[in-house]
Amino acid sequence: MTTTGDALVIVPTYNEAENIGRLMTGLLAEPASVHVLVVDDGSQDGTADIVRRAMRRHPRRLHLLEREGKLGLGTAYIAGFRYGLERGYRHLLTMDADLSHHPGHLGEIMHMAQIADLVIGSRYIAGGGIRNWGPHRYLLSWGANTLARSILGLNARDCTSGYRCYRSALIRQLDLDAVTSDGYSCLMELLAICQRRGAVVREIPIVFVDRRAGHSKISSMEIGKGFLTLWRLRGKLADGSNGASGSAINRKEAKA
Ligand SMILES: Nc1nc2c(ncn2[C@@H]2O[C@H](COP(=O)(O)OP(=O)(O)OP(=O)(O)O)[C@@H](O)[C@H]2O)c(=O)[nH]1
Ligand SMILES: [Mg+2]
Repeated sequence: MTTTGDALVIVPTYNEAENIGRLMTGLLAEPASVHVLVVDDGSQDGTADIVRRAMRRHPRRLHLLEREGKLGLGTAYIAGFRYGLERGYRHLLTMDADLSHHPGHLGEIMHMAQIADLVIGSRYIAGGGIRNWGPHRYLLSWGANTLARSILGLNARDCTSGYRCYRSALIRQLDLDAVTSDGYSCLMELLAICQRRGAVVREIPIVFVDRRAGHSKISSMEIGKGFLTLWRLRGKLADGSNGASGSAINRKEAKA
């Protein structure tokens, strides 16, 4: 199945009824070739109903993938990637539903995607920033990034940003079945395997605004799991699974 859409923005949701409407409005203001896929994990607050209603007005641009229960951010991304690859989108983007990632950065990210395989909306380069975080949240993000860079050898300044644009040709080369992080650490795993594939990774500054509505889904359990995952990933990547050998990305196909 193919589509005329150039870019699919994958938005994982779990109980984001207070945010998803505004986010969809922002994304629909982007060029018509930008489509949106909400991957909802059985939200009990009516998130999927809001998306379904909006889809009646924008059947070509809005898509919904509903899953039975809360299966994790990582598996939501992977499900979104598979959906986008099957439909022939050239770029697969990811962003949070809680308005922390402003759709206004999309243009610049897409522009940079013309010369990069992976573009990260980055809080930690000049021009980027964070609004309304407390010290605990800064510390957590700083710790995760510092460890990801030193343990996994990642080069990006912002390794945990979920605002990204992947070239589909890059994602197609990855063994998605071998991506084992189901939660937030999936962001680090995906970045690690893309980097090892030889992907050209660029960062664009974004200002991240802490959510004003709804609740964070990062639990202490999730944080602990994330840090343990770093060590597991180090071993796994050293084994050479999922592209450790490196390989050129077919950029001709990507530009077709
Ligand atoms: N489909 C799906 N989406 C999820 C799951 N967990 C979180 N999300 C979504 O992933 C995005 C990021 O989650 P947040 O809780 O905002 O996490 P965060 O932005 O890293 O952290 P905060 O600063 O606390 O908001 C949001 O759109 C969530 O609704 C999940 O298990 N399944
Ligand atoms: Mg958030």
